[in-house]
Amino acid sequence: MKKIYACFTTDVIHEGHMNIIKKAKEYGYLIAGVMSDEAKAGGYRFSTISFEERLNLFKNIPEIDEVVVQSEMLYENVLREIKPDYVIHGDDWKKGAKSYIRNNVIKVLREWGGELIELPTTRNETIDRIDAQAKAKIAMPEFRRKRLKKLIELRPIVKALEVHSGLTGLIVEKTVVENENGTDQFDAMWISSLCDSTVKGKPDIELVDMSSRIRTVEDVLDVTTKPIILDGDTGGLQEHFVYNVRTLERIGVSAVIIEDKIGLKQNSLFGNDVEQKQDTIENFCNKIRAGKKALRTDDFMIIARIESLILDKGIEDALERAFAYVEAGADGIMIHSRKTEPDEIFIFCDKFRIQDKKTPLVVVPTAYNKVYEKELCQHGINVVIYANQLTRSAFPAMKNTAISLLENQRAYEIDKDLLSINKIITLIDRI
Ligand code: SPV
Ligand code: MG
Repeated sequence: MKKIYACFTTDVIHEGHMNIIKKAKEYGYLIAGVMSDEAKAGGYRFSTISFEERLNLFKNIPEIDEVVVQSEMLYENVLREIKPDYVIHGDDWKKGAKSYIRNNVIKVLREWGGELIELPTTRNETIDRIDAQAKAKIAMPEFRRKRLKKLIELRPIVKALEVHSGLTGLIVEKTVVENENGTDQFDAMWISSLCDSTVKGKPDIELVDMSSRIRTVEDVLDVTTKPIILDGDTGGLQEHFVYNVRTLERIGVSAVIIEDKIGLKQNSLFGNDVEQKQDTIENFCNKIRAGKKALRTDDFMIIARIESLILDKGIEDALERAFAYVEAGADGIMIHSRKTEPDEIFIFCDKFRIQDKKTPLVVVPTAYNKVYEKELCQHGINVVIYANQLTRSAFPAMKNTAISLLENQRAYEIDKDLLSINKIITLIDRI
């Protein structure tokens, strides 16, 4: 009897999946793999049901003889164990980042003469509707909000990139690359105070108020599904902070990060070149406590950002604050540094982890940008935020275009560097 393997990542079984299952069964003994949440997180749609529920979907289908867990995005380990005669898959993975996974399947099957069979993907109105509903569901506040906490459990490191508009949100939403594990993508979006201010031509001094910041959040929420981490500056007055966290929680933001500074806030990367004052531990703990008390779910995270290294107060001061903030209820600690090497960040994290194995640690490697994500993982860091790179890449490109138009007195010369008219008018998906 021939052995057939097919792997599934879906939350809902529709006619298209059933067509594949029925066809696969015709070849012999059918083994269905269900991809684990950890493996899926690097490139597939986020699940809104538990892994056990997904397993059960397949256990109840009579055509399926056996259900196994596929715990990696690449099929190679599970295939070498099962050694199927055929792998069955829809033909929709020939193009795009998933083609890497497909090529890997073909290569591994060759080891024992196995074969990949690709079936035409079924598309009809019902399937399109089911698909659209699944996509809409993960954008809803109740699903989106808790996704960050879940990703911190699932991912070796959660990668967030700065966004400041619907368009930059779409870049984070849709960019996928191939790598040695299959594919990779960003997990979350960071709405930076620096960039949200800069695109408005304003300084990063809490001048752009929370109503305006929330307008940016809404623009991003409107067109994306991934979780949002909002840069909440100092959190403002405690009396205002409690209202703001409720609003953010309600609209589906996953986390706010507030920094332990008071008075006129300046951007941290200025360091001591400008006057910046750190809050007392007691005051800042009160703000965290008040914020936590105002929340209505367990999903939303208030992350405390420590500015001791920015202000040259030393690692011991940073650690004392970190433990106090966690004690006050902080759901995570962001430790910031403006050094060009990550040494002080690593010392802080190693010392923090001796006493606290669980509380998520967040870093922003803008100044120490040579560090690899793998090294951050080795020091117990859970979230990396690339805090300003999209804004910084857009500015030189736009300036260059303005100069070219002036110098050449026409638009021809710069056109080769620009998104084509055809692409810009079709860039945005229509409902
Ligand atoms: C931001 O992106 O606004 C931040 C990070 O707060 S930093 O600019 O490094 O202070
Ligand atoms: Mg900021």
